Amino acid sequence: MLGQCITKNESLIAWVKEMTNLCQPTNVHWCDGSDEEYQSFCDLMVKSGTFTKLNENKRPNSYLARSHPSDVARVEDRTFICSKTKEEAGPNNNWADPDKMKAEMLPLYKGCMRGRTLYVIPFCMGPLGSPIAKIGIEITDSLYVVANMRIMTRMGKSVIEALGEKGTFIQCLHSVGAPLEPGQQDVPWPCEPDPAKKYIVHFPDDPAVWSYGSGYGGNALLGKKCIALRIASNVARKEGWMAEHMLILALTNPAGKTYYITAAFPSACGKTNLAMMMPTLPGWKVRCLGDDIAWIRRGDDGRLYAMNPENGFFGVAPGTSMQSNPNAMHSMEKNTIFTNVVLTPDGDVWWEDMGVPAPEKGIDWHGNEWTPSSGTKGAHPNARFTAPASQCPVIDKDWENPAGVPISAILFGGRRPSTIPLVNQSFSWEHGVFMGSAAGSETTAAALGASGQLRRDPFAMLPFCGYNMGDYFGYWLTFAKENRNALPKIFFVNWFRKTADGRWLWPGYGENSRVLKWICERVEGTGKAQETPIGYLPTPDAIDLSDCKVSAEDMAELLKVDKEGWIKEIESIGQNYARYGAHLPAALTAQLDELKARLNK
Ligand code: SAT
Ligand code: MN
Repeated sequence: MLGQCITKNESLIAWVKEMTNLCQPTNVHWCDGSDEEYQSFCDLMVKSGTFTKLNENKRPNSYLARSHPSDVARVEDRTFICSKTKEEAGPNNNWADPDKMKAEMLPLYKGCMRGRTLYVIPFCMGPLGSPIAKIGIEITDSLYVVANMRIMTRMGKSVIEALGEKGTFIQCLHSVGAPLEPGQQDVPWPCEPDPAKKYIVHFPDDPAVWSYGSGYGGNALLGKKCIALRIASNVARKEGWMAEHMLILALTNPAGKTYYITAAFPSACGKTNLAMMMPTLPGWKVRCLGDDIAWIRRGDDGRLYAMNPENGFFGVAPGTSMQSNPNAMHSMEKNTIFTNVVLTPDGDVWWEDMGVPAPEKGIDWHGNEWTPSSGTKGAHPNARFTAPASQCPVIDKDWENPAGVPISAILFGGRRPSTIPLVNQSFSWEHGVFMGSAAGSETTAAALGASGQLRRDPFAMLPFCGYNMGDYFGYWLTFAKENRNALPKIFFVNWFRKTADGRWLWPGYGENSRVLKWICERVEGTGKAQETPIGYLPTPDAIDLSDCKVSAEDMAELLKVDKEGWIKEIESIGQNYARYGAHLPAALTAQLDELKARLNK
């Protein structure tokens, strides 16, 4: 009944038994995380039609999966934080009473794995052995989830060993919600097709995660957004650290000095591109430590240290090319899972803006024959690649250092076609927290719903903060109580400015190194800046534009204070602040008032 059990941890055995009784799978499999096991799972998925094996000569050990067309992104309106009270979850989260939610979901799980195998995935977020690493056990009936978890987390026997007989773990229960009746033929991507019947539910007080109905990305790979952000943000606040939606990069200047920078941008706004960027400025080098999540703790020296809890990249494929992100392209040359991209006739993959011509014909993400003149996109805009971080050519030597790396600068940003300048340094930690709290971005395909609409996404954490965002703002402010001078400098960046007729003002990608250079100079206290009502902006000559095609007029536009735009911005920030009521720290209202006063002077 229990399969080949690989642990002596009694509470784990008891929980797996309980879930087996509830979900009634045909088999139970404890994942050991070995290469042989991974291979056998991939073979099984090729047989069942979930995976298409790609051409071994072009893309060794790599596979393509096509999801159900309803199951292509995170479902934010079906994501719940079930803290004891609604107030604890805050207006930024859907809330339900934990007992009521469990009572609602238990009948869904009853028999939900009939005809399927229940896989037990022991996983660790953070390098095994790190003092802040967290062990979780995900129970799932999706082999696709198992294979992705093996890339995205440290997974298998080593985790069971680290857990030992008495260790505790975070319970993560996942089912695609598609039991098989006797004789019923399986489909390549089983799931609950009705988005309104999917559930991504967090119980921060247990802590535990229950996910039902979806097999895609952040809905189903529970180590990622669910554990490493929503649950971890709760744990972090209790334990005195931070769980953030941030990339971590190391930037080395021509003199050989390295600066560690973290950056919080919403999903599908270029974190992966920045994290492994190829600087166009001669002599500068970027190395990558993480592209999505940073766990940050205070060191004995008062500095903030960042560590990536993940083991792989779950990156957006469309738009990724040898021009935009060669290091991501190299990271996915082998041992990679592609989801919802085009299959080419030679057994490789293609997507929009891959920088190579589209194949004359291919199979699109729906599984239909497709040609460039079909009039539809071949890849889904949220199509993904899942690749091991260790395959990144510029992975930093310290990316698995349990101590993390000391942060010099924190960046916030988003997709803002107007008003927000290319780069803006905060006057203080508090002003920086204000900048983070005021962040906004045009929505993207990473979540179901309309794309391209401005929404406030404070700290890029709106979908990922597992408690009241007003309290989260307050928690960020507390870090300045001690050792203020050891804190990173805070900047707001915006690579996405456009002219009224839709032309990009800034080339982005490797050219962003010019902005990072100025940021390092500001950290050193040498960068030239002018004090403006909105923050410290670079003086017109402060950003190194050698061999860069941006005109002086465009640069002036990118660095100007657009008073009218900011007056509207202030109004919109104020409206968003009102959501948080009494939980909004007075220090942030003061920041908003001061900004208004400075602008109107
Ligand atoms: O699907 S994920 O949540 O993993 C990707 C994202 O939205 O950042
Ligand atoms: Mn993300």
